[in-house]
Amino acid sequence: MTRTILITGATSGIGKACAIRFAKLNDRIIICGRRIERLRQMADNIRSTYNAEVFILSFDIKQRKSVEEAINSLPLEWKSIDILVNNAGLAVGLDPMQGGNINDWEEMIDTNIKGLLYISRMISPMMIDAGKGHIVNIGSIAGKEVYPKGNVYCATKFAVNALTKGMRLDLLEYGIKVSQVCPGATETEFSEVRFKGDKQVASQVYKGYEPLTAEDIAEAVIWVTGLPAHVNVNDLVIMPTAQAAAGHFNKKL
Ligand code: NDP
Ligand code: 8X3
Repeated sequence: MTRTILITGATSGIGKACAIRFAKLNDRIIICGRRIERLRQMADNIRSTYNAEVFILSFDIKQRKSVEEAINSLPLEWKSIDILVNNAGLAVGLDPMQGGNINDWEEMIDTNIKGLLYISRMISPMMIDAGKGHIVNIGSIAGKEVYPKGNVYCATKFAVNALTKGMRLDLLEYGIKVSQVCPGATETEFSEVRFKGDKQVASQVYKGYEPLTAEDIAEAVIWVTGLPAHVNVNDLVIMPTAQAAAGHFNKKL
C-alpha cells in the first residue's frame, strides 16, 4: 500500500537518504527544507529514477508561521500523512557553556525543539482525524549521554527524547505510533554545519574509524515504519561499531 510520508530536513544527510529509500518503496513523499534548489533537484531525480510522487515544501522550521502556512498549503490529496519523520536538526558550535555563543544556542533550541514541536502540533491532529499515523523522531546518542562542550545540543536532543515519550503517551488512545531513532556518529553535513563551514575540522570528526552513513539510518527508519500495525519500536540507538558511547571511539589514527 502506498503511504504518504513527510520528511523534514530532506535536503541533506539522513533526511535525504530517508526520502530516497521511501521513494524506492513507491511511497509518496513530501520533502522539506530551506534550500529550495536542492529540493527541486531531488524531486526531479526521484520522479525520473523511481517514478514516485513527490511534493516540495520549503520553509524554515524555526518560523512558526511559516510551518503553519506550509502545512496548510498542502493540497487535499497530500494532507493525509501516514508517517512524519521529524529529522530537521542541527548542532551549531562546540563550546564550553561558559563561553557559548547565545545565538548558536537559540538556533539549536529553535530548530531541534521548537521546530519539531511546531510541525508535530500541525500534523498530529490530522493523524488523529485520519485515525492512523506514525511519528518518527530523529534523536541522537546526544539525547542519551552528555559529552564535554555538547551542553545545549545535548539538551535539545534530551528534549527530543522526552517529547518522544510525551507524544507516545498523549497519542496512545488514537492508535498513533511514536518512535525515536537515535544515531551515533553519522557522516553527513552535520559537522560542517556544527563547525560553520570549516570542512577541514569537520572531516576530522570521521577520521580513524568507519562512521555510520545516512543510508544506515534510513534503513533503520524503513524498518521501524514497516512493522505490523500492532508493533511499535519505541527507541532505537544505532552506533558505529567503533563507537561505544557519546564521544568515545576506537580510532586508529
Ligand atoms: P545534515 O546537516 O546533513 O542535514 C540536516 C537537515 O536539517 C538539512 O536537510 C537541513 O535543511 C535541515 N534543517 C536544518 N535547519 C533547518 C531549519 N531551520 N528549517 C528547516 N530545515 C532545517 O545533518 P544530518 O542528516 O546528520 O542531521 C539530521 C538529523 O540527525 C538532525 O536532527 C541531527 O541532530 C540528527 N543526528 C545526526 C547525527 C550525525 O552524526 N550526523 C547523529 C545523531 C543525530 P536546510 O538546511 O536545507 O534547511
Ligand atoms: C550527533 C551525534 O555525538 O556528535 O547527534 O552529538 S554527536
